[in-house]
Amino acid sequence: MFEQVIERIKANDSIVICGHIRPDGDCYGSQVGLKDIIQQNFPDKKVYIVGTGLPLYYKTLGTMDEVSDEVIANSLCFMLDCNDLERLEDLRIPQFGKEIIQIDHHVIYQDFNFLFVVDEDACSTCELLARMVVEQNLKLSPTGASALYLGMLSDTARFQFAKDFVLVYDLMKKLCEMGANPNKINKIMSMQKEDKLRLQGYVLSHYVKMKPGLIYLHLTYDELKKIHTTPDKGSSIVNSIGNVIGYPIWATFLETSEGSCICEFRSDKYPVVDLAIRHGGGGHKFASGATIRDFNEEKFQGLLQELCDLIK
Ligand SMILES: [Mn+2]
Repeated sequence: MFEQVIERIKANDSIVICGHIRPDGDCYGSQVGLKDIIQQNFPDKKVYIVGTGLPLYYKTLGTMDEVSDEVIANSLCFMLDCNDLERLEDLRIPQFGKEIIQIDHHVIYQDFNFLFVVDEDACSTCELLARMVVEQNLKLSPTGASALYLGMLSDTARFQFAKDFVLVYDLMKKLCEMGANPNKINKIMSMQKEDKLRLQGYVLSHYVKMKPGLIYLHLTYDELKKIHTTPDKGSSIVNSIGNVIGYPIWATFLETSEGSCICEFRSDKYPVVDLAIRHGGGGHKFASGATIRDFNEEKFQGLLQELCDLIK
């Protein structure tokens, strides 16, 4: 599965690694991890990670790179943790990247005409990269090991969800043996700004319940501004209204200044990904999202109804 990826790395002198918009721990961790894999095993290659990254981890795992259009045009480009060219953080890659390879664990819903390694059963993109390191006998520095650890930790929501725990824990053990620092990564992941507490207080006192078992939070752009938050915070907010007994689906609807609405759908029982794909989004079986353009009351009520209809 990974041989071809290694072959393509060997065949290119310059490599650019990109992930999805609004990067999370798996996105940033897989970028840092793959960069490290290439640097440790192919030291002659130039390798860059592009996008916003996760600044909280920069001191420990490293910062992002800036690259010119020319570099993109002359590089093998990796699309990590992303199944949609339009959701790539750096849109120059689909426009004029020399060559693209996708490594991902999201649901496949479109075919690309380039090399891809996708395993929907993998807990994270970082798991796939850890498997590549082990299966291909590659070197990994302690920083790279910590980065892959971060992605596996965050996409399993700290080991709550995985299809194959034996595999996940086995890879975690190997990452620790290679020098990953779980104490440090855990500590950074637990840190939060005080405004997050206030936001949580607001969320917990403004959610809405709907029969037969939906909990949601809908905030207009003005309301978001009042509580000093932004529409892209849905994926972190949605968890605080989840797993409530009797409410198998939970969702957030956060409106943007341009009239769109960023929606996050979660469930502990009913797959929500098809609904997200129908609305131009995507994600995982039980955790997905979509951005709805020209959002209005009618579209909102329609979405609520579709979510309720999933509950049997
Ligand atoms: Mn992921």
